[in-house]
Amino acid sequence: VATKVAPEVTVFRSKLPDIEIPSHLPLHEYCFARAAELADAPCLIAAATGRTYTYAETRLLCRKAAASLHGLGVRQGDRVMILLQNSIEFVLTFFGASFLGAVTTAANPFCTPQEIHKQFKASGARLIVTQSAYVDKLRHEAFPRIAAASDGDDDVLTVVTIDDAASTPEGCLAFWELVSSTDEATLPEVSISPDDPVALPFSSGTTGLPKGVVLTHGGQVSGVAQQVDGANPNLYMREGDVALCVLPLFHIFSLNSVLLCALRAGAAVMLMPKFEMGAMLEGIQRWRVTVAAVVPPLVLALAKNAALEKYDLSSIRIVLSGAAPLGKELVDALAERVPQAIFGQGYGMTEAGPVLSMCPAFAKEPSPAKPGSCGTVVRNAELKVVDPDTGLSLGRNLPGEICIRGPQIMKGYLNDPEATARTIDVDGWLHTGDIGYVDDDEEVFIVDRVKELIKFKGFQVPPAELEALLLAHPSIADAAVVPQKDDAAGEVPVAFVVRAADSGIAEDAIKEFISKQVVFYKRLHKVYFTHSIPKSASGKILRRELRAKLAAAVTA
Ligand code: 4UV
Repeated sequence: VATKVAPEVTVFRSKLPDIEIPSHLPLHEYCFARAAELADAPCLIAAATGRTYTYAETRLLCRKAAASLHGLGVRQGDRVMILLQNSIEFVLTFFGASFLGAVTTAANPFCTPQEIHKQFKASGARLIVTQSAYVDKLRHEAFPRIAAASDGDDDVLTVVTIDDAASTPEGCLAFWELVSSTDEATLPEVSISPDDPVALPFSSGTTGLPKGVVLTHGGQVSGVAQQVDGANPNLYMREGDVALCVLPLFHIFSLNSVLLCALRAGAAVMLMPKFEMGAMLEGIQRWRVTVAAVVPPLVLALAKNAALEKYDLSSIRIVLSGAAPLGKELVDALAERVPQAIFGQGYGMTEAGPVLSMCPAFAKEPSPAKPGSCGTVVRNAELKVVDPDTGLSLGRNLPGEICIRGPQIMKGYLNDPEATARTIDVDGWLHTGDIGYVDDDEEVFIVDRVKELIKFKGFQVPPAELEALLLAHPSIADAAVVPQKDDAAGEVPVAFVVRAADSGIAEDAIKEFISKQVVFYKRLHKVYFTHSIPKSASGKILRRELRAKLAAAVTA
């Protein structure tokens, strides 16, 4: 519903009425609010082992994890790093920290030691929960020495590994040994306020390097409530539902819209450590998955996979795609094979808490959504579209930068007031860097991006990070990284490079130089040599020009 709050501003709101949001509750209390009532209902399913944990067991284990972390010296406000694939232990650590008023920062375990260290250092974490396979990355010289903090030495890194105790690497502590030997009664009472941080994902936002995104208890409660609470939830889940959790929990989509939403709704979460087609289809069939959160490349992989016919996927009622644009052709291709399911998109951004808009066909009282639409703005929030050049508010059907305001958005970037002020303006509007419009039926369509960000299969690739690495190479005088369209990944990062005088450095050498330092999805797919990088008078790379150059080269 569009209203003009001032003559010159059009604000778009949900068609569904606002709801009561219990944002005074700490996130763990809010998510486990019905744990007693649902004590024996399945809460977590570990697809890898086949073990199911009830709501009562899960909540108890979270409290034991909290008491264990407390025993290791973790206190309110402290940061705990999670370096894990989707697993029971991820969930227990996340909520364990939440119970203590501590904050989790999760990273992709496939990241390089340098990448992990940057986040570790910026977050100020002192404890990492991981798997023995990744401990070698933490033995990199950049990290403090690994030892139990009780050694009396303050400058040490405590590492807890989730593998069985026998394979615990030297200096590390065994997760399950700690959890099973800790009495949850030792968990201290902590008083948590809605404004206290609970999660610290990293995102590059509209510009620059990855930054810690401060998400609070009140913000996350609001973000979940906007989706699953109220008489007519926008994303309708309930007891008996089983949510597929194959997207990584270190990304906000999976953490918020799969794990937190499912728990709040009383559904079960089927955790898959990684994407493996056979195991995923097996799991969907075995546990009768009803709600599948996916990204477009996963839809593509499913649509093209002949093995689909061999599995019973008739339990799926919702396929929620997000994190990157989903084309109509792709939906049609998969819908043919999962005909009973409703397909739709959510539009999210880490900083936005994360969901801005959600497919209305997922609601308890559904209304249809058009192909390509990202749904309608969530309840208890305001959305506007502004001209990126003038900042003036635009009406319906006019593309501009999407801005969102509401209780769910981030508090700000960690220790970075300038970046925060660039993203959230004085009136509280968060500027997304996405170009889109709202149509006559309140549906949001994303058509472009004005921010630097590149998305490879939904993963963030911040150009500034790759540019800094490129510029550190002695044979490179200048560089710019931009997205190039790609059928499988959506976008891939490619570089424009100005060689240093007298340098004859080749494309392969540059690609290899980068790939050694970054996680797989940030690798350069192509290097274009050029004589200069187009820049504005203030020295900003004119990315639009480079993107246009690429588009022209492709069509030529
Ligand atoms: O910060 P980020 O990596 O965050 C995300 C979050 C996506 C979510 C989260 C919860 C949901 O329920 C859900 O459905 C999706 O991706 O990247 C943010 C940027 O990704 C692009 C857009 O440029 C954002 O600013 N993006 C995210 N979703 C879509 C999208 C979409 N549906 N269509 C097009 N672009």
